[in-house]
Amino acid sequence: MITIALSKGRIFEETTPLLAAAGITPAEDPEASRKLIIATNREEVRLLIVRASDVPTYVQNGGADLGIAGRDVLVEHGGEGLYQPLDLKIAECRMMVAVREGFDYLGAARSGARLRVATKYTRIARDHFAEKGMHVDLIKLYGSMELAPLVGLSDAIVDLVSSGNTLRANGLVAVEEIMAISSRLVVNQASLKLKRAQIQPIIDAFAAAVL
Ligand code: PRT
Ligand code: MG
Repeated sequence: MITIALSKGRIFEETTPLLAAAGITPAEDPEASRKLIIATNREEVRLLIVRASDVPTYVQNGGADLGIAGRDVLVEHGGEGLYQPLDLKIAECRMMVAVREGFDYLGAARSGARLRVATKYTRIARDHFAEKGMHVDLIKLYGSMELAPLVGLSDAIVDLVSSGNTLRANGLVAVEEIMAISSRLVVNQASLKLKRAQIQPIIDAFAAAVL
């Protein structure tokens, strides 16, 4: 059995054509179904529907052989013990620093003032500001980071931006790019050794289907 872990929503949507290229069609739509294990047209392949941020943990511990996760999730997790053979170039966006319109970020950075930064991505944010030599107090949030500067909880946020609509709708502006994000294929290293005959063709089909 080959088990592939992935999340519902944008990753599942953008993965469907890649799965099709590997001859894999889900038996059910995970958006409609409440099942967490979805069978496919191939008897020996199944999908595990998990939270995006849980994908690395399932693959690392062998709960799944393969997984698809954003670079944001993989960097935050650390990615230890995961083989990452492919950038799938799906679910693309950018990790950005954003502030309220009119907030003088460059001035604050230059003056050495301590900045309060709200984010779900504490590891990425800590590394980024440390590299710049900026002193920050990180405030860990689990969602809707855009709210924090509006109510004075923070001076800045670190979050993903794709269209920019969410920032605009909340009077925020992006002031710095931290990294470009896309989703990667991750593979359990023991699975790759033990089941290479089944796993390698899936990796090859994905690679051929990536734009
Ligand atoms: O939703 P849940 O809490 O379960 O987990 P999740 O948010 O991590 O999962 P999901 O499915 O929302 O995102 C999965 C992956 O998609 C992420 O790990 C990213 O790698 C990738 N991705 C690509 C994005 C975006 N684009 C994106 N725009 N993930 C989140 N967003 C959010 C962003 O955080 C912000 O709130 O969308 C909002 C901004 O979008 P724009 O278009 O208004 O700029
Ligand atoms: Mg989400």
